Amino acid sequence: MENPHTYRALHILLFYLLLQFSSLHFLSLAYEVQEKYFVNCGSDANENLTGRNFIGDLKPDSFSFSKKSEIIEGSSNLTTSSLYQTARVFSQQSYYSFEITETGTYLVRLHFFPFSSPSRNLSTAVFDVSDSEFILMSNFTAKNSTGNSAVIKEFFLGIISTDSFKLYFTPQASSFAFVNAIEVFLSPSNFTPENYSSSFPLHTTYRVNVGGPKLTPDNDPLWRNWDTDDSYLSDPNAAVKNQSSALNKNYPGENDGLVAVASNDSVAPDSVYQTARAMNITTSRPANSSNITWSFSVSRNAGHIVRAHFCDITGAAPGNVVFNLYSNGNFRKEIGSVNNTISQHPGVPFYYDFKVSSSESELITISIRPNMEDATDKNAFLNGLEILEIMEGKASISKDESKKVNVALVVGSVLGGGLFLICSFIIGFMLCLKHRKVKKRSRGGISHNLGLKIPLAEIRSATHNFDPKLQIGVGGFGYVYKAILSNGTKVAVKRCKQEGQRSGQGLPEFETEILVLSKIRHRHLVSLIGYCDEGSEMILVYEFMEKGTLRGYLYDSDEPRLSWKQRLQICIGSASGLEYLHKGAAGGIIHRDVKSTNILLDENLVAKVADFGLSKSGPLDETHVSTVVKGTIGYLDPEYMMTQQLTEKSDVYSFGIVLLEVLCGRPPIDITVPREQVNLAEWVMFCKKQGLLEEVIDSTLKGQIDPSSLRHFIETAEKCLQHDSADRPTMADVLWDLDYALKLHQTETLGESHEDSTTTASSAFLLPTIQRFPSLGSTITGADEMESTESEIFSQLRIGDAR
Ligand SMILES: *[C@@H]1O[C@H](CO)[C@@H](O)[C@H](O)[C@H]1NC(C)=O
Ligand SMILES: *[C@@H]1O[C@H](CO)[C@@H](O)[C@H](O)[C@H]1NC(C)=O
Ligand SMILES: *[C@@H]1O[C@H](CO)[C@@H](O)[C@H](O)[C@H]1NC(C)=O
Ligand SMILES: *[C@@H]1O[C@H](CO)[C@@H](O)[C@H](O)[C@H]1NC(C)=O
Ligand SMILES: *[C@@H]1O[C@H](CO)[C@@H](O)[C@H](O)[C@H]1NC(C)=O
Ligand SMILES: *[C@@H]1O[C@H](CO)[C@@H](O)[C@H](O)[C@H]1NC(C)=O
Ligand SMILES: *[C@@H]1O[C@H](CO)[C@@H](O)[C@H](O)[C@H]1NC(C)=O
Ligand SMILES: *[C@@H]1O[C@H](CO)[C@@H](O)[C@H](O)[C@H]1NC(C)=O
Ligand SMILES: *[C@@H]1O[C@H](CO)[C@@H](O)[C@H](O)[C@H]1NC(C)=O
Ligand SMILES: *[C@@H]1O[C@H](CO)[C@@H](O)[C@H](O)[C@H]1NC(C)=O
Ligand SMILES: *[C@@H]1O[C@H](CO)[C@@H](O)[C@H](O)[C@H]1NC(C)=O
Ligand SMILES: CC(=O)N[C@H]1CO[C@H](CO)[C@@H](O)[C@@H]1O
Repeated sequence: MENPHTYRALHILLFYLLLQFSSLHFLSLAYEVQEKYFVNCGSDANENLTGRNFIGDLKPDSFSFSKKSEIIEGSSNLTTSSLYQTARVFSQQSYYSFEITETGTYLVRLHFFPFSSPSRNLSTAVFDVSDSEFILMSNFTAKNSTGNSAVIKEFFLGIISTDSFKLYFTPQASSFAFVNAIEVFLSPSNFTPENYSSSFPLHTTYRVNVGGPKLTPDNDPLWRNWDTDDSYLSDPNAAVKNQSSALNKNYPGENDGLVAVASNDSVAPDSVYQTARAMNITTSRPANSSNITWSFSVSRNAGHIVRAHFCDITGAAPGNVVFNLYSNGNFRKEIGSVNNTISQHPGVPFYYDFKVSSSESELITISIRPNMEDATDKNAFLNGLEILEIMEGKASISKDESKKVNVALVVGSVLGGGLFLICSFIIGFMLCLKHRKVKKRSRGGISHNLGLKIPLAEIRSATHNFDPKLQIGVGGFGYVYKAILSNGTKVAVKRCKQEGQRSGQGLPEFETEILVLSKIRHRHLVSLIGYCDEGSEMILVYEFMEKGTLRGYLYDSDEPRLSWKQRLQICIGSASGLEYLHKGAAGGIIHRDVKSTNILLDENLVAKVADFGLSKSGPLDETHVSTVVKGTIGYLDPEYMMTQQLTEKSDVYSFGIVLLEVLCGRPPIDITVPREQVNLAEWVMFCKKQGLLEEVIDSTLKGQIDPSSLRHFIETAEKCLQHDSADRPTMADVLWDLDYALKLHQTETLGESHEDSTTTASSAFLLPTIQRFPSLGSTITGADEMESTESEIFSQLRIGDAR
């Protein structure tokens, strides 16, 4: 590939392809479980708003972006909440993606505050929002928002799979889309009636505190807004306000017919039930010919779920008030029926859900009227109303997104596992091929002679039946638990997700991993202790690595920073682990996902390479071109991405990136830093050229590294990152070079007190001190050439002054 532009274009294209196929994440020990997201869009600041901590989506390790989104900042006196001073703007169909670890009904809220900046007037935006199947909002514009208030749209979505959940923003032709803040959180289980978890999303169109004041999110445990009912009353004179603070929240009953007791605040706050409207019975308005009616304009011919909240605070004797509820003039339900035990107890809050379709009239009316036959006291009351539209419109998410280069925004919730822990998984014939190969080789192996099988019962007991408290990580692959086996061994248990994929054979990855790992025993490789494949379970048991990931000791954590010597020893250890994979007894194994979160540290900070789920074992078929690109963004060998031809040198490239992370104490791609610094490899090589290496080195290392050791280390990394794999060293060479860098450091610091008493990880690889000069090759892309590199994908347009 002579033409660098062709290469870059391909590079970018492949990068995007990887983003598209992000549905299958491979396990990593460093994920964090989450079922709550509060996002401050277009900001690097966290904002607390009534108990919700909105995380800036520019924060490293929480979210990532592409070039297709812009950031807009408004002036700081626009609104009291700084949450609304920034927005993220999309000019093409784009999405936010959230890792969901628990299924159920989620509340999703989108905040829109249409401010105006020199480059964008957000009031002019017209766009759709949808999930991957249904439209949530169509042709939305926020221009009707008045004064200082944001438009907040709320939805209930039944999420039934733990794949990532995506929210798509689709601008109308020539317009653009924007959003200021997003909330996604699991609703409390007792809050969700069966019928809410419908297969369609529900859009909250009205939420009214009947007879009471407006309630803001700080008055509500689920941060809901409750409107007053005045503007919806058809005849205000027909009703009187009633109020009482005496609620009976201890009524033990649950459901009574279709009426449910609201024993928990999450159904509605007490203040909703403490106020009501009741009949204004006068001589001119006798009970038998009077009703109270509320009307709401809604979408035409759309299904709605109505939730009516009741609490008898009229002061009447229990069971005396019996009345009928109507929607659009049709009888719905008798409330306070003698057959309904709730009504025998005063002050019990309860609610009733029903479905109603709006007609051509685009109106839903709700009425209450005394039941003249059954009631002793001719009255009727209502405390609250919620109207939710059933969103049945199909979204037009282009199915062949993968071919487009415009899906812009991927918000990874994964922490530690990496901003860009997005492994591609192109399901193709290759996989089947590999699967078959593995099976053939392992015939009689996996199920019989490994002696590694651990009974499910033992694993259950060791993990306290997969107690969430013991979870130390989670990935698309499943959860990882810390456990102690009956023989006292501390282990990490990877429990693969059960998605009915176990049609006899199990995941190819599972078997590959067992096969590969069972062959391998090495001081610098994480050992497989056992596995379990009973029933639908697929479980791998590894030795437990006390100190977690290398990344955890480099940045974004509170762990103590490592000394240069410790870092070199860790690099040497992991290099020797990789060298063993490539050339050792097992031989010919390419790791394929070398990164700082796949290098784990034991209690003595001895490095061990982990996660062979992506390994490809067996002798390399030089002529074979795989169609499966796997790995992690930021570490991917550009040549492999281009040719899809996998060699050991791809691991060497990724390892070169790890070396730079170790030196600089920052991620390979960091979107929070100035543009030219985003891509670590490019930035380091640029600084090296300029003689400014001091700029990039982890500040905690400054003055600590012997210059010749540093030079040797950087040159080693640079060789690893050569564009042509043929120019890259083998892992054995890398190991040799790193060992030499350690020796240079130790020679210099000889006589100084040794701050770390760590066992020398490299002891097994002591090498003669023969000077080997680095083979200088062409330098990789400098920052001055960054225009068309993948770094651009992470650049943002920042408008307005930084706050
Ligand atoms: C937000 O609140 C949390 C705890 O409620 C606190 O830890 C955090 O510092 C607060 N953040 C800001 C920006 O005030
Ligand atoms: C913001 O405040 C400044 C000074 O207080 C004022 O000049 C400016 O007009 C205000 N901007 C807006 C959009 O209100
Ligand atoms: C933004 O657009 C709206 C609607 O088109 C318009 O009313 C408003 O004046 C515009 N604001 C600015 C600052 O241009
Ligand atoms: C949205 O607006 C476009 C163009 O104005 C129109 O073609 C389309 O039908 C509208 N969609 C809906 C759902 O109203
Ligand atoms: C905005 O207001 C206009 C006129 O009041 C109305 O026709 C339109 O439907 C409103 N748009 C939205 C999104 O509420
Ligand atoms: C309401 O339910 C939620 C979720 O089940 C629970 O966390 C909360 O403690 C309950 N509140 C009360 C007042 O019972
Ligand atoms: C009740 O109805 C009477 C007569 O219709 C009216 O004068 C009075 O204002 C009403 N009361 C309320 C609270 O609306
Ligand atoms: C309502 O009740 C009054 C007496 O209270 C009676 O005169 C009248 O006929 C009744 N009206 C209807 C419609 O039943
Ligand atoms: C409520 O009263 C209005 C006006 O008297 C009447 O048109 C309507 O049919 C009544 N609705 C019900 C459900 O009784
Ligand atoms: C109450 O229950 C009895 C017996 O099940 C039934 O005959 C009666 O119709 C019910 N009354 C109401 C108002 O539902
Ligand atoms: C809720 O579901 C039950 C059972 O499917 C059904 O009988 C009932 O009518 C539904 N209620 C609503 C409000 O849709
Ligand atoms: C107008 C009306 O219905 N008022 C009632 C409100 O509730 C109290 C008891 O809390 C009754 O005493 C009032 O008659």
